[in-house]
Amino acid sequence: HFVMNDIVFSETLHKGYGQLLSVDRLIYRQKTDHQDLIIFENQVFGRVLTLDGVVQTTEGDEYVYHEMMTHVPMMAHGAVRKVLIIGGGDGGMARECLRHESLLALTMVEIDQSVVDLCKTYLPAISDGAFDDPRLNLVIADGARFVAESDDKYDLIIVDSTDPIGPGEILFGRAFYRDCVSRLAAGGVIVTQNGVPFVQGDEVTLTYRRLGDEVNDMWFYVAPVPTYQGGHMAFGWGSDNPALRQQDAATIAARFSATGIACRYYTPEVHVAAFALPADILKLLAD
Ligand code: AG3
Repeated sequence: HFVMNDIVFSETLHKGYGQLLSVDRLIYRQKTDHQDLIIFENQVFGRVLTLDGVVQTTEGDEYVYHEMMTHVPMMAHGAVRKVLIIGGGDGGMARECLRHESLLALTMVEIDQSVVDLCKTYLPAISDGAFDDPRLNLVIADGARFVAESDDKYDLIIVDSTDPIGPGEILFGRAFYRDCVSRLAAGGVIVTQNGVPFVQGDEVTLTYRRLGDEVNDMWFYVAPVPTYQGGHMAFGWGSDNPALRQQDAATIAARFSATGIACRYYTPEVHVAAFALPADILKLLAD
């Protein structure tokens, strides 16, 4: 169990290893219908959102995660018009998607209305107006149920989940992956957050098998997110077309410059390099 007092937030997501953040100001704490939510201010990362004792996002480093989960698949695909986000209640993923003027419709399915409401109020910099964009259709519902029951198709599905403990667990299951893949339009892509392989290797191995059974091409790409401690975070990549993740930087750069978007982490070169996996992650796929 995590420790939270006036002085420190200590995350205990992992056994025997964890991160400590000073609580320079407690902004809000509430047990929502689904989770224990805390928002506090830290001198290094700015405002921090935690759910059930695990850091979800911070003003300081959220850009790495949100840029890499949106621009990599959008630029690799090249013609994304409709996106589905599962989770993402803080609005950071929606914000990055909506920066693409070519995006016509974004559906975001978040299970916890309180996360959306409290992040709008106490973490407005993360969504930065995304909730007011007319292209956004916010649905408060169980994401697994939504993909099982809807029959809309999407060019891109982004699974912006918590870790597979509590409400997020079902979002790492076979049935969920199968339903997501059946919601992909031809040429579509699904990306998932799969934790930090150095400490959460199982998440990579399980998703590789489970989502990999549903698509022709299953792979991962990586980026270091400081408050997801332990090294690279792994993002799952599923599509039916292996060529999508093997395009060169010049091709990606031509597309990216046409968007006019300026990023803080993402570049076309980083995009291409992110699919190069180190040997320890390759070993997880082989096991
Ligand atoms: N999705 C959170 C990923 C949490 C990963 N935690 C970890 N493995 N350290 C976050 C929501 C941001 N939109």
